[in-house]
Amino acid sequence: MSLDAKTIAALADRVQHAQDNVHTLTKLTDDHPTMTVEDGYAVQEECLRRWLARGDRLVGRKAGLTSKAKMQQMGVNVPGFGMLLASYARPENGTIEMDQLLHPKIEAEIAFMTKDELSGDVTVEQVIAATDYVIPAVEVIDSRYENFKFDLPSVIADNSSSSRYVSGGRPLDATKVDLRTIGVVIERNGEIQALGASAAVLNHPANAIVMLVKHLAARGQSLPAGSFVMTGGITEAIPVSRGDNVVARFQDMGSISFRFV
Ligand code: OOG
Ligand code: MG
Repeated sequence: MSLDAKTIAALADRVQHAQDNVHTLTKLTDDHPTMTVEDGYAVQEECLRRWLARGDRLVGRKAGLTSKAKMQQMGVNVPGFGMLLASYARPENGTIEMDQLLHPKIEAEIAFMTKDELSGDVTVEQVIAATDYVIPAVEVIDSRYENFKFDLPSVIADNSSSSRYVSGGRPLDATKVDLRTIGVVIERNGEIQALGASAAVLNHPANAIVMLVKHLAARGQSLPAGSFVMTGGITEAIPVSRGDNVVARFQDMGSISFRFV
């Protein structure tokens, strides 16, 4: 880390103000060029303390920038993690309010619900054994940075652009499905915008959880049982506007739809 606790707290204030009041920010690294990825996670942890203090709940974690399509789209070459808050969840077949968002994009992801604690160095097989079910998810990312342009320390401080998420479709037993070959199709207003297969996420979406658990272990933390984990967009993210109807179809796992109003 390069920044002191006072600076981390000030950056957490800045990021949360933008998140709460729906305004953009310049990259934190513009003012703090020495800021590291670790500083970014320190800002995220500081934000979590504040979210919990005002009654929000941590329901799980997100991995992001886990597919080549996403890394290329954002110009970043390593995955990053974020916190999933209860207040960001939205129901399927519902509506998402555009006036609480800046410039949202949607991503189709495989999500895992865990039933056992995971800690330290784990394998894909151990992740699957600790999984209660896998379920389709759509993430609405909404970077607080101008023009959705950032670097890794800045985006991590902004909770990896976390904004809304919707899970639905058909949950499956993770041992009964080949998690590398789930086809996904993203439609906006009846037109296909992107398609892909789940191996795009680190060759197997469970690898995102392997990395997440290692990341937590390096901080003396584990992933508790009952965590909802989103493993990252399979395709590039698709921009959306008010009035758009979105459908994400997942092979053998049903579909998720909702509308931006
Ligand atoms: C960062 C978050 C990326 C994913 O699934 O890859 C992400 C961003 O692109 O704004 O959530
Ligand atoms: Mg995502």
